[in-house]
Amino acid sequence: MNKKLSFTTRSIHSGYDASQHEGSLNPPVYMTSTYCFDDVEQGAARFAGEAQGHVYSRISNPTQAVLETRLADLEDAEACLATASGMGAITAAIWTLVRPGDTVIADKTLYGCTFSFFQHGLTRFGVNVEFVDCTDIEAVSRALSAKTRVVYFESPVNPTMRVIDIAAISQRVHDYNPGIKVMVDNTYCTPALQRPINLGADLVVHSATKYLGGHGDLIAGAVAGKQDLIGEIRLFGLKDMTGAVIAPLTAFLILRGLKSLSLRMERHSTSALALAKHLQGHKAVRAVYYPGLEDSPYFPLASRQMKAPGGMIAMELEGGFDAGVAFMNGLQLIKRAVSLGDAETLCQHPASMTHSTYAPEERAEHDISEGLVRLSVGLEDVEDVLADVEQALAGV
Ligand code: 7XF
Repeated sequence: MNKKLSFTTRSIHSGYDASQHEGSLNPPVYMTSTYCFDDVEQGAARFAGEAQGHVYSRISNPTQAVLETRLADLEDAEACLATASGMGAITAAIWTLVRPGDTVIADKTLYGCTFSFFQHGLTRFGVNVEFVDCTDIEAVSRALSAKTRVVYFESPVNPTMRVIDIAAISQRVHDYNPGIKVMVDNTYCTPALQRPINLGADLVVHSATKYLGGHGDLIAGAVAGKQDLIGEIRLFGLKDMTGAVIAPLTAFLILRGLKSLSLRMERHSTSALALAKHLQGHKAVRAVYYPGLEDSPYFPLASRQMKAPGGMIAMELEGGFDAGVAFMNGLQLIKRAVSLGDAETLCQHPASMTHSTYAPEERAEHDISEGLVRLSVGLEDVEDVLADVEQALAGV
């Protein structure tokens, strides 16, 4: 077939040829740590990078390779590296890119452990990190300097749901210096809803723990981009700096999850939109942050940049922190749990959970309010989710 297959079809088929694997419909799980060389010369050539082939599973594994080919294809990237966690992907990539004296410009709000890695990890090793409001292109421009090596952000942002203009930032940064790497955390959207490489970004990172896996049963990550850079991240950031290698069974489970990615993201999005609209009209709710709401300041950008608004909602209740706690404790069907992107609707409190790596004054500075409640809308019938939210709000 010459025609390029659709995204959904590729999420099921890409990167795997059953005829190479005894006709097995699904990729085999290669449970091996090492690979046998025909002779010393072959082993030496593989180590020297002069011959193709696996060497050791801290570097690559055939099941992982299927996943990497598929994810690269879905992100419209040349190559991909799958890792043991989202943090494994982020750290492997950043350690490969930065040197002492370099500056990383990051959005002012990030997932808590990414913030901690930047604020408390990189800075220990002489890398400067500047937190900037990346919804303000001029502010990003002002922060750029000869020392800037990476510009890093999430969109939508965890947990506040700000939406950042990937194309505009990529253009501005690359006009200034094409060598600066624009790195986008695409965890909230997945390539089913947003493809940052097509918008000009250099690297896409994921917590595959979330929607890519989709079933709350694994921890994994991925980074995608140009072949040469992904090769460097594999052979330095992964092999020597972090060792955050994905397990073959985990790679298999993500491949299984990807088969339903499009369907799941559509359903997460339609259910989240229905819930966001419902919450917006509720007297106990002070604010709803969801880019699919027409009066969201991010609605126009989100409509251009994202295929659908996704499954994540943040909200503030009338009565702030205490009301949020009462709401969460009143939930019966919805699970009180961190993480996101699962079949189950999950609810968590960023200030005390995912973003507790920020000091209270840092949370204030970075716009994470103490009363914010985050919902990851699952795949249940939305009427059941709405009913649980309704009864929990009634009890506040
Ligand atoms: O290392 P992980 O697979 O947990 O991924 C880290 C990560 C990276 N980027 C984003 C946007 C994330 O949300 C995450 C993990 N976040 C979870 C959450 O927000 O619930 C972690 C639970 S503490």
